[in-house]
Amino acid sequence: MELYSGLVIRSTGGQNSVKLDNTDRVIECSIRGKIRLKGIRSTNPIVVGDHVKVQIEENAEQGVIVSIDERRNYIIRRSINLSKESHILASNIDQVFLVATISEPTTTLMFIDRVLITAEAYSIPAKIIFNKVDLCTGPLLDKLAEYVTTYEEIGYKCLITSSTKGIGIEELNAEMSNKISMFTGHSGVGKSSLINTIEPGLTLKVGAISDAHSQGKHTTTFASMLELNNGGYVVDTPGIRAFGLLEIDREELSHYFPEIFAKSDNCKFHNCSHIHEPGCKVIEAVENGEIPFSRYDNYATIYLDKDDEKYRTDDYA
Ligand SMILES: Nc1nc2c(ncn2[C@@H]2O[C@H](COP(=O)(O)OP(=O)(O)O)[C@@H](O)[C@H]2O)c(=O)[nH]1
Ligand SMILES: [Mg+2]
Ligand SMILES: [Zn+2]
Repeated sequence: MELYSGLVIRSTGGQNSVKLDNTDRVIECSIRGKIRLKGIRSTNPIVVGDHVKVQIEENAEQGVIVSIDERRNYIIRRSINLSKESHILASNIDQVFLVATISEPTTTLMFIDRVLITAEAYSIPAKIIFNKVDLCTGPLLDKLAEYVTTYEEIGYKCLITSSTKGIGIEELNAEMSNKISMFTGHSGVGKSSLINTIEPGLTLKVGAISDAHSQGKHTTTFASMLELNNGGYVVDTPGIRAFGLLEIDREELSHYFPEIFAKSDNCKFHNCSHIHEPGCKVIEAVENGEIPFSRYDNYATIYLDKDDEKYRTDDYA
């Protein structure tokens, strides 16, 4: 009996595919009795992205997962019923690519900020891909440059791509190599096209409408990981609104705007909301141009709006 380490690349109701480290071997595994991570109430004990220890009998085709390594991060599916149990979709994600477009469709700064907030809350590094740059001319190019400057200054890496013209694809491929990535963004921005361009063998359906809205209440959908030739993986969550769904307490909101959080230490009041208080260093930094106005404006809008349902981010399609 030997113990192996591996990565869970698929997990559907009790059946788990584990890719053993340093080999190409994928083995189907069951789960030993009660291995549950402390402190997490979830309907599923094992998720895609988990690093696990597997016991395999000599020459056996099947393994048993005997333990799970601690998760660096994980994303949860918003509960669709009143039960308190959550469904974890994936863990140990290295980065999320927010695919945005200046036109066809227009991605708003509010949408971008909502996704970035969620990524911060999940502790998953976010990078922004501005796709369809082949459609950007004149004022649209100025807008693109402005967006890139805004987000790069905060510290979010930005990539400029066109999957149809092959722009920025090599850079994206390099960013993705040997990492576990997720893609999010509005339907139609080119997520499937970009992944297909990176990995032509995958042939994800382009132009396919997400089934997120037609998804029945009782359907349980599971994530899987698409393995890439660059040594990386893409977490695929078909038809699930995977990202941008966290309910965030307004008191914590500023923690997820890195540039606002950085200034908030020196506010006169330690519980400053950065909305109206005297001696607020955040407001001062906005006035000085050190914090982009659009970012502050979105912070204030989300902070002040009790019903932020309408700012929910779109599905991953
Ligand atoms: N002009 C242009 N069209 C693109 C580009 N990338 C994708 N598209 C088109 O945009 C549409 C939606 O693409 P798709 O990959 O399905 O988007 P998804 O919903 O985000 O997966 C398709 O008609 C693609 O051919 C691009 O870089 N430039
Ligand atoms: Mg798609
Ligand atoms: Zn303040």
